[in-house]
Amino acid sequence: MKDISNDALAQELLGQIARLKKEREAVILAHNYQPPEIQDLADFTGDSLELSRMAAKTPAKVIVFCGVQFMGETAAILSPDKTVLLPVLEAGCTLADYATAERLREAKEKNPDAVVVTYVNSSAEVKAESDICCTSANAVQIVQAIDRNRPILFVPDYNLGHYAAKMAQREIILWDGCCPTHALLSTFAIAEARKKWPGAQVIMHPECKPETLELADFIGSTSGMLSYVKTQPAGTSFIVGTEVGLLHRMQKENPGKTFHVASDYLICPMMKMTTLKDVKDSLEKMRYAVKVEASVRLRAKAAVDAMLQYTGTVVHKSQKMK
Ligand code: CIZ
Repeated sequence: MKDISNDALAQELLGQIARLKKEREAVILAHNYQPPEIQDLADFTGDSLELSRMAAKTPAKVIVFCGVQFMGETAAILSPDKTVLLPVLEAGCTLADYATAERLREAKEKNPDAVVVTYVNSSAEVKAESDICCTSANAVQIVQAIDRNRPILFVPDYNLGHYAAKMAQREIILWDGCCPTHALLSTFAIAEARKKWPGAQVIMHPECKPETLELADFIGSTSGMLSYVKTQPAGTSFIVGTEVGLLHRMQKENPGKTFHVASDYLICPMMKMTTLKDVKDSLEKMRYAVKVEASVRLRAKAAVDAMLQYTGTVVHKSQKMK
């Protein structure tokens, strides 16, 4: 990991960020997959929904969301009276892009009785077309709660939908999207990692492919994995099957345990776009403001609220596939 404590430019930028944050009455959020130096400067680090919910409760006037577009939108949906800034305009999400509102409307026409369950990794417009949202932490619980007589259309992540269907023992109509970073994690990579670090527990995100998930000792969202590793004894080592950014927080919070990324390919280029200068510029120039049109916002919020009614707070409960 890069040490920035002796980097004069980085220290200057950190000073400017601290000053501007105060002036703007801002809160800085960093997703668990952001670069280490961005996670370290943030007021809160976490998954997309928990960050948006935390920010909504703070008195801050400005939310700087170090993450990708759909995360900024989620914050704007939950905090309409605050200005939400995304430091990097181009930071998108390939998984979210698999579903558009238009394609979803077409799918709904073909499946008129279906309950549309949409993963929070989706645009505000897609959420607005949905009946209920879910996160990777509560997808199984949400699917289980839906009337068994109604078909379910799960959007946009095939792998998470497949996992939820298997765990909840339900048939689900699956979308054809995936996270290209998680989808790269192969069974071969896991076999190699187990050879390299014998005795390590394999923990994985449910956005990984079904055959890869079969090899996991524990499956969970980023927050679920963070909670799980804390419960394991000192000295345990883990092979972590998710975006490499999560290992920074894992290592920080669990100094007596060892974490190995399951594959060198587990890097999301979009998540790695944010730099200290981007955060400074974002606060200085008040850019890039995330706008969600009011009618879209209200319908998207209804889908998020429907999820929160079922689950209250997001649960971090997940198991192995077997
Ligand atoms: O929704 C999120 O924050 C993502 C991308 C994954 C997770 O499991 O936290």
